[in-house]
Amino acid sequence: MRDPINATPEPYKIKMIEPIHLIPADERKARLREAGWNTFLLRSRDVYIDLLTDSGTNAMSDRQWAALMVGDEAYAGSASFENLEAAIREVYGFPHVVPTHQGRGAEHLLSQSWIKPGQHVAGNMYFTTTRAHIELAGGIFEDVIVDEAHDPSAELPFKGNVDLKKLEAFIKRVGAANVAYVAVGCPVNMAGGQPVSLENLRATAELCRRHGVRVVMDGARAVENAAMIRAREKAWKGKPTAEILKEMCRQVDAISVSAKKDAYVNIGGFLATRDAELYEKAQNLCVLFEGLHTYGGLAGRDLEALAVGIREMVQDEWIEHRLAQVAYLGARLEAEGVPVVKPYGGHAVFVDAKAFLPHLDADELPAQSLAAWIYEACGVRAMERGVVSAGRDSKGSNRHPELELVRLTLPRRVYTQTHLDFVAREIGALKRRASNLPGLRFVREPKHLRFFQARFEPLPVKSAA
Ligand code: PLI
Repeated sequence: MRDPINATPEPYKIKMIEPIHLIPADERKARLREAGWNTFLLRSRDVYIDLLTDSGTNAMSDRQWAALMVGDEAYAGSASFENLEAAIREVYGFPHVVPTHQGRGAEHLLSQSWIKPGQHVAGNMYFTTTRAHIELAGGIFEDVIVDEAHDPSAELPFKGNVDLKKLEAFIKRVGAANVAYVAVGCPVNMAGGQPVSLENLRATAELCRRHGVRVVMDGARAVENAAMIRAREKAWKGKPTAEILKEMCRQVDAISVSAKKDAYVNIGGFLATRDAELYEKAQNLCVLFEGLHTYGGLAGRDLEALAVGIREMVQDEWIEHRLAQVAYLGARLEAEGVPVVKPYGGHAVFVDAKAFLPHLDADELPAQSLAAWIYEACGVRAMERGVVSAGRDSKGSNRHPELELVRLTLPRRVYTQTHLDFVAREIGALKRRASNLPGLRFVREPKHLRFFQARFEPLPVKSAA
């Protein structure tokens, strides 16, 4: 096996650059205060290395840029939609495609089409926008992921798997007729990008079919999941990623995709299915919320770039480098003594904020605080994935997930090894003075998806015991 600390050279060279600057320490402090200690509210120009997300922040290839020029901007029946539809049929294998402006557009069409108020949806850990749309449609979410997913240090190859016993017990408890569908995230973003094995996906689908329950895949990063199957699942070792992705898709009735991840584009999404009834409903809702069903809120040029990106994303050389880059950052951070979620996922390294700031209680928002202090220390922007992201339950109480994480997310084809070395070194230095870092408290809390727009203020400094 390749030593992860030995970086794999990038399978590309740089043709265009975008300058970035590290602003001085006193300015970072001031900008953080203006942003209410929320990294989502920082201006990008004040950020040095932006690891907030890999969503829409990727570098397109020269072929994708060239494709923009041939976008067909017709309102109806765009040739660019035909190209996208052909790419999705070829790579994912679904016959019916509804384009959307991004992933949550697809989640909206899916939830409104399939959920009757009061019905349940089970999934392998929640995702923020997914659960919000399930609840908006009147659905009730149930987590059926394996227990180990909640343990940052459990080193299992498929920590994203569905717990089949939990799923079966859930279906029996609420009754199959009250289950709108089962949504399997492949991989599981909130658990640290942990993958689902093909064996588990197949068994989940079989169980659902036995009970007459539909299955959907959240395929935002399905290619990363496929590549982790290729690396970790015995029966699929070394098989082409493209073949594994197709096999994953064969298991489910539909897929909702934020194309802003795997497919290297800056905007876009889609819902694809083999269910003619869902297709009909979603196409019709599309004209209400997204745009005509042949553009779904996107420009013709976006559809073209996405069609090219979908064919690029399954090439083994690209996706292998992606996983190797994440593993490189993970290994560098560990060498600096930074506690991270194991095994590494496909899109990010997740820092265990509880272990980094053991002197803070959950209500002192360790992950939100750590993301703020990382920015202040070195201009690197990360994202909280803990109590703030989890929001409140239907009774209004804060949810307290086991995982309290800071995500260092790698945009695709954007940063070099030297950038990653800087990130690891600086966060390592911060770890060595972590006992002086204070927590935060809310001063403004929006109703929906509060992590995006909330504002905070620091609590008094409290020393570690
Ligand atoms: O941001 P959207 O609307 O294109 O996609 C929503 C979405 C759905 N599923 C999953 C697993 C996601 O990760 C996701 C968006 N993720 C973001 C924005 C992220 O930073 O992880």
